[in-house]
Parts: sequence; structure tokens; C-alpha cells
Amino acid sequence: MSQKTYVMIKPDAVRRGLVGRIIARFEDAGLTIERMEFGTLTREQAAANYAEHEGKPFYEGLVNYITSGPVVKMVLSGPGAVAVCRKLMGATNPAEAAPGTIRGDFGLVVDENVIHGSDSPESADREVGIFFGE
Ligand code: D4T
Repeated sequence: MSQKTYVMIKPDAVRRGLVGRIIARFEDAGLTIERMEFGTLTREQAAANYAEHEGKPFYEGLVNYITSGPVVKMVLSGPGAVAVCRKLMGATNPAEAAPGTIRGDFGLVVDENVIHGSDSPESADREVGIFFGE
């Protein structure tokens, strides 16, 4: 059954000119782009997305980084889209992400980890609401 997920190409990847190559990986896997928008997140959107990390030592840096420049926001769909996207992205810390994954191939450090993807269908619904106002 088709599922939707929220994926976001982060500011470091946009600055480095990786947008086309990252989107190609999702298209190559057979996922469908349902929605796509380019723009800079508000601090309110960043705080809502990372509410679970509020109070942690890396929180302020995380919000500053994710609002530091434009991102590419996407809703992708396909069978098992949430898990498929997490697999294509690789481990949260690029230093530990396997070669062949997006973070493994394009990232080096956890505080600039190239891409975000929802971790469950419930998170996907919440994040589509935050970023596309639904
Ligand atoms: P996101 O949400 O960005 O897709 O990442 P993950 O879902 O894979 O991982 P997460 O929620 O645990 O972390 C959110 C975000 O915080 C950054 N981070 C994380 C950081 O800068 N320092 C850290 O020590 C950790 C654990 C990276 C991703």
C-alpha cells in the first residue's frame, strides 16, 4: 500500500549543490514526488519539528543550522516510503552511515547531516502539517 513521507534536503546540501543528485536517488528507487517547495524555514517551524530535542546541548545549534539557508521540502510516496527513505538516507551520523547511502556518500558530521526524513507514518503526518500547513 502506498505511504507518504516527509523528506527535507538541509541547508548544507543545498549550499553544496547536491539537490539534483539527492532527488535522483529517491526517483531512482521508484518513489513519487507528491509535493516540493524551496525556501528557508522559520524558527517556529524548526522549533516545532525538533521539539523532542529542546533542552539538549545540540538544540540551539540545530535550530540555527536548519534555518541558515534554503531547504528543499518534499512529500514522497510509494510502498513503505517511510522506511525506504530512511534506508536510502543512512544513519543519522554521516560518519557512521554506510557507503551508498545519501549521508554516507555526501556527509561527514552529525550537525550537518545533509537530509531529514520522517521516522514513522505519524511523524510524516505531523511534519507535512508543519511544513506544508496541512
Ligand atoms: P533528522 O530529524 O534530522 O532527520 O535526524 P534523525 O531523525 O535521523 O535523528 P535525530 O532526530 O536523532 O536528530 C535530529 C538532528 O539533530 C542533529 N544532531 C543529533 C546533532 O546535531 N547532534 C547530535 O548529537 C544528535 C544526536 C542531527 C539530526
